[in-house]
Amino acid sequence: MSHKSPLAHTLSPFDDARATPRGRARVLSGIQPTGELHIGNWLGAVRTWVAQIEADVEDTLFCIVDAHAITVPYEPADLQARIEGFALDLVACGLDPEKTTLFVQSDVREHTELAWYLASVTPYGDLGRMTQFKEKGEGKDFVSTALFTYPVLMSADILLYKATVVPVGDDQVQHLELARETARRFAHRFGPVFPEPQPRLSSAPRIMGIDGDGKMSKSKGNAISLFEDKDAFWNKLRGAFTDPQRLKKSDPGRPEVCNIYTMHKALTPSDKHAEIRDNCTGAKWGCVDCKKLLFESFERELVPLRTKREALSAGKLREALGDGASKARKIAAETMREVRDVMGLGSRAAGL
Ligand code: AQP
Repeated sequence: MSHKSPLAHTLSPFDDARATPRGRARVLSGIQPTGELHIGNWLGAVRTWVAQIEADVEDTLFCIVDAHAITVPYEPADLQARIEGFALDLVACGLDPEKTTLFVQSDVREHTELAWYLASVTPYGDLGRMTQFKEKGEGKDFVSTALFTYPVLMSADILLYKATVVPVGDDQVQHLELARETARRFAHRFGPVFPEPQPRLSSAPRIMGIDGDGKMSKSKGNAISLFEDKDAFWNKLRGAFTDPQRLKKSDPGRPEVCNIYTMHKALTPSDKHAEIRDNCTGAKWGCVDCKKLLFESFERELVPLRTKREALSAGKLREALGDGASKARKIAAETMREVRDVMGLGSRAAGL
């Protein structure tokens, strides 16, 4: 039995291994503490992060991007609870703070400082074209300026650490392309400070929502939470959208358009894939049979994560986040000295 690696590919090869003192490429990614961590986040991004940490050939930094979460309406007390909940989730998934730098974005103030400076080289028109801005802003009474400038902050998150690799789901590839252009524009105007970051996609870069209407999203109510209890998880999976043309069990299914098969490919041992396809296209299994097998695959992976999450101590985790932030701050402070210098900012006398 062979399990497929959660890593699929880096969209284009990166050759900038100069970014870290030890000559290792630097990997950075983040997650918004909005809603609850779902199986799309996990299959599309978090499992890839864990594989990278375990491979230990690159320097890795992962952050809970709370400043991104305030781009849509929110409650401060909820946000605090979610930051802690996400930190527990991520550590339970395998982001071991002993092996990686795990921190909360707003604990490193340089993210928002750099975002303002990068805004000066980011064309207004590019931001208006961002799909996420259009989707999240559409039909809303209040659309914040922060939602519009969200991709500039994301560029700052990445460039601040001179990251060369950014593992993301495919919904974030457009933002990453903007970060690459921002690095180029900045270089053109002020000199080559930032390497161009490359996206790294997982083997499941787009998991669809259980309603079949677009990608699974924390904010759309179409997700299955990773740490949902077993019965609730199964009930949601059982009702999940499959091939729209398969109305009865006797209709042959099309695995290539089915979200359940996409998840099987990412999670179920590869020696079962041919059998799943055969039973689906030959109408031998109903969708519920196929979902039962997928549920077993999820349970195999998630039971140990649930157990680990219950055993984690919130106090220790807060300490680890503090350590992570101070490691991140050191890198950030160095980059900002360089940035202020080439941009002609600051009084020098302040010694920052
Ligand atoms: N459906 C998905 N399939 C695969 N990957 C996904 N990701 C998100 N949804 C899917 C990837 O998960 C990482 C963290 O995402 P995020 O929290 O930073 O923001 P997001 O992409 O906006 O995620 P959501 O769930 O849709 O959150 P809301 O609803 O709050 O906006 C990213 O690498 C993302 O690509």
